[in-house]
Amino acid sequence: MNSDLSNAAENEEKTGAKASEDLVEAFLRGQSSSGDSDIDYGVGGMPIAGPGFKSGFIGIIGRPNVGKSTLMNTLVGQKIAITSPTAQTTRNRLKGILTTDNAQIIFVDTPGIHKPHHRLGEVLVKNAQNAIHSVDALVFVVDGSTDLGGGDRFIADLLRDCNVPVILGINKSDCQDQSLQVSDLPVVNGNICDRAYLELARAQNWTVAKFSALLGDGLEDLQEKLIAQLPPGPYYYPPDLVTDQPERFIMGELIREQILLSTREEVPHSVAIAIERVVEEASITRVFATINVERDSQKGILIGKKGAMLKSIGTEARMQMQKLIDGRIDLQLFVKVQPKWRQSRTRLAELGYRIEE
Ligand SMILES: Nc1nc2c(ncn2[C@@H]2O[C@H](COP(=O)(O)OP(=O)(O)OP(=O)(O)O)[C@@H](O)[C@H]2O)c(=O)[nH]1
Ligand SMILES: [Mg+2]
Repeated sequence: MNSDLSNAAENEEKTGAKASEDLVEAFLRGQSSSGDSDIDYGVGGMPIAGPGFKSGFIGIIGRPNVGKSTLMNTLVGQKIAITSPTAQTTRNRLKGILTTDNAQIIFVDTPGIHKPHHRLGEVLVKNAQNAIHSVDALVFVVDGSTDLGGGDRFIADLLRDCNVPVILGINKSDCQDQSLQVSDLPVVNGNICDRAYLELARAQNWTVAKFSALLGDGLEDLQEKLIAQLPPGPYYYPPDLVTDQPERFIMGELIREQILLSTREEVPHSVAIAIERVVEEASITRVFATINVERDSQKGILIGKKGAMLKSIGTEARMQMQKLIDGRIDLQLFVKVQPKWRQSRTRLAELGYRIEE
């Protein structure tokens, strides 16, 4: 299987995909980010960075559901992190890599910072907080279509003494309340901004960018502001790589994404996916995956009447996986009850969640 994920998405099967995805793809087709034509390669095949080349790590943090993963996907030009309207979609710290002619930015997407209600939540929030101290700069993403809230202020407080440059990224500019257009509110990058966000940024001396992660509007400006924060540095990854994650992990996430999109309330948060086996044959790749849930009732919901729910989750996930590997997939899904896996440290580790203290 092709482990280089950079050229996987071309051969799209028509799935009746959402209009928003089409818009993002239209944007991505117009963007040429990886200009590797004049690159010198050193020993071991890694390019040698020329004078003035900048590189480094940028953490993407914020409340759940503000669009952090959407932002990373659009910036790197491929879906490597799953996204959904359900809060707490991202569970792992994920890296996305953007290489341009003069810089390499490694984005670190993090789980939304929220008040945890179980052990899994604690692990996620801790991992996100730890990311703050291990990067060269941070994008603190807020949802510009809603007012500044207590959750944003909590994160702002965490950032107060972090000694890392912060860019306040005001997202969802496409959802701007039209009534604001006639008001006297301040403008950033052609967009009107809620005064409370700007005051927060001014008080902490943060740079501000406003954009739509979904449509790509305003992201060139954000990219320039990010590169300005990076130190001179080497290539950390080959220029055509867009993530450090193995395909198996992303396959599991694509299944979880379909569950998030198809089920409600407790079910989406109670699942963990294990990719058991991947068998590559000449014309097809067979993937065997287990969906772990916590209760029999959740298993029933996931399987659905005569297996209809599981079938539809499998079909949609398979389509997405085919885009990822640019080839045919046969996906076999099994559902298993693992009581209280979210509370158990051992189970969390077994299911692949990194536990940081
Ligand atoms: N209209 C609009 N919707 C957006 C934009 N960016 C993200 N969204 C939507 O917001 C929802 C949440 O996006 P995600 O990228 O999953 O948010 P997140 O911050 O990574 O969420 P967690 O992983 O749960 O912390 C999804 O339904 C996205 O499609 C945007 O610029 N405009
Ligand atoms: Mg996310």
